[in-house]
Amino acid sequence: MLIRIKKPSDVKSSEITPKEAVLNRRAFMAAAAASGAALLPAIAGPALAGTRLENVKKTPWGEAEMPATLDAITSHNNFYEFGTGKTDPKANAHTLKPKPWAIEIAGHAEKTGSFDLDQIIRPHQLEERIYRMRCVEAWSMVIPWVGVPLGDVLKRFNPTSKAKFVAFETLVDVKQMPAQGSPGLPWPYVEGLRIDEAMHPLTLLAVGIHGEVMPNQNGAPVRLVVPWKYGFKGIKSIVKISFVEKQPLATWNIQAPGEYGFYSNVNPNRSHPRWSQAKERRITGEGGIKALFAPRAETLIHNGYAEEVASLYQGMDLMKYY
Ligand SMILES: Nc1nc2c(c(=O)[nH]1)N[C@H]1C(S)=C(S)[C@@H](COP(=O)(O)O)O[C@H]1N2
Ligand SMILES: [Mo]
Repeated sequence: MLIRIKKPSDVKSSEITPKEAVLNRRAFMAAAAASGAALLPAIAGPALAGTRLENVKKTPWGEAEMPATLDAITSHNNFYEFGTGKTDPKANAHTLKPKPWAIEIAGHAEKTGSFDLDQIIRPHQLEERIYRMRCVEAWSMVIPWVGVPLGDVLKRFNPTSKAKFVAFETLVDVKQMPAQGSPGLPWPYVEGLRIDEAMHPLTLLAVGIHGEVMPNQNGAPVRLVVPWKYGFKGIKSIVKISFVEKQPLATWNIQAPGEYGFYSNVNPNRSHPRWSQAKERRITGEGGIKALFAPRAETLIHNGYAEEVASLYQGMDLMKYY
């Protein structure tokens, strides 16, 4: 079965419930005024960074943690489509146009096709989850994500028994992502998870940070969040999700297979060939956003989420499957 993207004229106002009004009224009115059109709420929301997300359920995840400031989270990034430097995404990601945004669902599932992001996200309750995040470059941040569990989304497409892995792709558009025009990584940026990792309740499709629409430099409008894996698994600005039978390619694994494996689980016992992974620098936003100035902390196996995820890897040699 194929679900088609509804045209704005197809959306009846009776289909739009208050619960679905994700963006606040002020932002909607401003957008409608700016466009000069009487837009319907379901299609009106500009995915503008800084817009507050509504109906976000607080969860106990990370409630004891102190999240990094929004300034820190949006100023020290990796997003090679906008340059390789940590400050490049903030400087350059304004060219990304996160609305409207379509995602193609492909592969071994009963329902496939192209969907507007609203159709993917809106049927679900938005949740805030405060997660510890760990980059392979040994810096870390605590980030209050807003999103929905990826597994709940994937189940709606009825994956078949052939769906052993899930593959993800980022947008390719050199006009929106200028660094795709210079030599660097092969595009699109791709990532993958085993189906049980994708279905794990910790895994999120995130659409916001600190209660606001996802900033462009963090992967607007929608990105993956897998808190027990190194940051590069968290693919940004996703345009395609495929249910596949074989282990999919992952950008850093293609680029340097000796340095980055498919699993990429945070593991203080397995050093990167060029540096130790035993410790990390925790960027909080207090006292500067540079990793160099951040306090050092011990890195924990599975980034501290072993209780939740260690069973996924029972019997696997994690030094071999890194
Ligand atoms: N498409 C895309 N996704 C990406 C990257 C990238 O370069 N391109 N970098 C990854 C890396 S290495 C990290 S550490 C995280 C950083 O996410 P943040 O900038 O939101 O902290 O995004 C990941 N997702
Ligand atoms: Mo990273």
